[in-house]
Amino acid sequence: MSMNEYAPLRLHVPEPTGRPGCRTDFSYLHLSDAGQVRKPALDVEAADTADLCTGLIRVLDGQGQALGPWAEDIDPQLLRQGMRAMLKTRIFDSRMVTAQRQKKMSFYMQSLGEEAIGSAQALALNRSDMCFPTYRQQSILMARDVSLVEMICQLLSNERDPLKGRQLPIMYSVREAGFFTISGNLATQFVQAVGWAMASAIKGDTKIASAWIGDGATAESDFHNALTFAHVYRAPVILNVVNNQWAISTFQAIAGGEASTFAGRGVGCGIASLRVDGNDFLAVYAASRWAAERARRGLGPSLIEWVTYRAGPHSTSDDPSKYRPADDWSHFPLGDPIARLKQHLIAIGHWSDDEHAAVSAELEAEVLAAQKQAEQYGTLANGHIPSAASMFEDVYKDMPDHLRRQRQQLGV
Ligand SMILES: Cc1ncc(C[n+]2csc(CCOP(=O)(O)OP(=O)(O)O)c2C)c(N)n1
Ligand SMILES: [Mg+2]
Repeated sequence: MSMNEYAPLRLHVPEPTGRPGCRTDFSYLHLSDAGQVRKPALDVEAADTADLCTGLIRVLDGQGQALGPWAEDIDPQLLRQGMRAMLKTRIFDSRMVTAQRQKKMSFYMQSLGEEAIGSAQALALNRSDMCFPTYRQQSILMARDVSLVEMICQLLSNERDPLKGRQLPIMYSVREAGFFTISGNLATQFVQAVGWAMASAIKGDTKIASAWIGDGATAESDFHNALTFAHVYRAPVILNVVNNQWAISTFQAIAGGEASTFAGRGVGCGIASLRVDGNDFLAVYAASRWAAERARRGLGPSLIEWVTYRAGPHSTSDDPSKYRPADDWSHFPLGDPIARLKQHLIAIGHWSDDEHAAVSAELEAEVLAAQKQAEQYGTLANGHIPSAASMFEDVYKDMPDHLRRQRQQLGV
């Protein structure tokens, strides 16, 4: 064939099916019915999980019934705890967005629609395990009842900010709650988590790690490096990929989610992998327990793609109506994680509409009281911030001379 018989080459640039004014066709998600996807043995070979990366593990059906092999006998008390953690996360997020709009803090990121993933996994792990979250897993902190006052002081970068204004708001660090310092440089926490898990195994400890990353950030090389190390050394780690369909204004297909799934990446790297309904609290809990048990028994890493939807803007600096239909979330076929767990808890007789309203009101009051207290220690608007002298502290054990001189020049 001579060269001029070929059509000119072209690149393929993935596009979302919906745009402002054009409704999304969510059939690209390839859903399975609740209870339809099998549960493999804990020591399953990575290659034998390939079908679990194209299907979608779901437990809750449309009526709130728990179905199939992943439906565990979960204590209703734990489900109620999960419900409180999700509600608290949502209420907290909503108040903090308002506080940002009131110029009390510089920036905020909410996790609207994704509350089940962090809440359920936090309850499936031990507090002494270490999570390496992104900025969208504040639900882990809520499930672990971390002080709201301290969290808000961090957001306000005020005098009581435990991180002394050195981290962007929402980049928490709570070691005693198994919550590693959040890194703003995406994907770095994935390699850190694998390294931490390897260290736990080297020390002969029983703790495991939980790594977190978004769909977009999987395109960073750190993601792939982490998978290689986790696979080679069978690191005791859960590799969580939160596919919320968007990376700011970039659709997940641009990061590689169009012709394959993010779960499938794990299988290609020799890691047992699952694709799970991230808005189904029961499925998240069961899959997290399965992966944690594998890690703890020395069976190695597991990768889990959580399919969910980023219902709000990326951050307070984003306007999603510019790049996706404004009512997209209301059409997302996996629904709202809080509404789905509520439906299930009511169906099994452990919740009611009245209790839902009462708990919501109680949590609203708790968040409001914490906010009032934290604001007494300063907000961005009134300038009560950590002293400039504090930036020289906690960096070196013994302060080097050049820093001592700089501090003197600053006159603090
Ligand atoms: C290494 C790096 N590149 C780019 C950014 C800027 N950035 C911050 S969040 C974000 C999108 C991440 O999307 P995704 O990984 O899907 O997570 P999501 O925000 O959806 O939870 C980008 C590009 C960054 N913080 N770090
Ligand atoms: Mg994303």
